[in-house]
Amino acid sequence: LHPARLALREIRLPLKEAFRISSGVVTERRILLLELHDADGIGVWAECVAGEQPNYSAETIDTAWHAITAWVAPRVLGNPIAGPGAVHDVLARDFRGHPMAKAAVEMGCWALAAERAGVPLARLLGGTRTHIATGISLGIQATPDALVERALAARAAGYRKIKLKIQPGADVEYVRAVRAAVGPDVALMADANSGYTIDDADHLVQLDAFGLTMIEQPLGREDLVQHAELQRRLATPLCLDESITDADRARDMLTLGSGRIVNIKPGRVGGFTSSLAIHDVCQAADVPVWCGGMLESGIGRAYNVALASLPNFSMPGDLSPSARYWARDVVTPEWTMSADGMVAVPLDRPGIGVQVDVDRIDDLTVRREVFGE
Ligand code: OSB
Ligand code: MG
Repeated sequence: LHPARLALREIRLPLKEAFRISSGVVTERRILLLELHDADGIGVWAECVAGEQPNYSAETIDTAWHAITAWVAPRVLGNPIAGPGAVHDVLARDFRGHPMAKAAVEMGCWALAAERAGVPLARLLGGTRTHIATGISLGIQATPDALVERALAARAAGYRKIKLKIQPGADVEYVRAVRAAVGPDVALMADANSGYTIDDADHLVQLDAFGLTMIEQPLGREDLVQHAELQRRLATPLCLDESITDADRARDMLTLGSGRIVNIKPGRVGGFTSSLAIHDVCQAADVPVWCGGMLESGIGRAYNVALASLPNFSMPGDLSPSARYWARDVVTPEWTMSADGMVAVPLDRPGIGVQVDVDRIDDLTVRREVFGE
């Protein structure tokens, strides 16, 4: 693998509906896209999932832009690399943090390798599924009724799992209302994005009444010990998102009993090599994983779909179709979901499997910078 040239772009893409989690709200995405070319001129598109504000994690689109230009690109461009699996180590040496910045380039290298080999990215990663069950993540609403309305629409659309964002003051009554409306058979879960502390344990135990598939990341963004304490008091499985930053943290989760399910977002963990390691650690322990989302454009979504085709991604991923987020996506075909809530893994062409609409991206671009030859 010989990555030679990298172009960064920022595009602005308004969401159809504002998305609120316990730590912040997004109405328009500022999305960092990458074009990565190798020395033979073969090119791929990739996406960095960092948001505008440092509320989910410390990274933002602006820190990622800086990290890629100052530290990632110089390590990856212009040097032959044994293969995409070696990029993670190149970026780990004497270079701490910035997982989303690293992941964007590392995942682009995997796509480049897939293009070169003439195989779909999903298959290069070791994926076996042809279709992936899809869930939806519903943002915090002003009232329980507003959330019920969206949950009923999600059930009608065929989603296999409905995730409700919660925060103190918008939790038990919201979940109760949705469970009553959708009935006992819908897979429901809640995601708190670190909105609570262990002092809220008695309050959170009330959620056991609603038959949730899991509760995602209720406590501290870096915590494993207090989640273990909470898990001992809850019947509902905990799922960790923010706290699992690499395979070692997944092993620690298993050792401590901090959770029973892992949400893998390749951007959060530094890319595909790390995602595969977490997948394998969990699989060996019979712990299911699923693929989370970061309100990606259709480009980032292609990478998530490829990853979610691996065998231990046995729970529905946050892989909503393009039309759920955008008036128009930046890929063709746009991402869609069947009436029974499945997204098809594109296996009919090499690489990420969707065509990138460069004219549309040109129209949306607000800054661009090029590195390498
Ligand atoms: O915690 O999963 C999360 C979006 C932004 C930040 C954090 C999260 C999310 C989502 C979005 O839940 C899921 C999606 O892309 O549809
Ligand atoms: Mg989450």
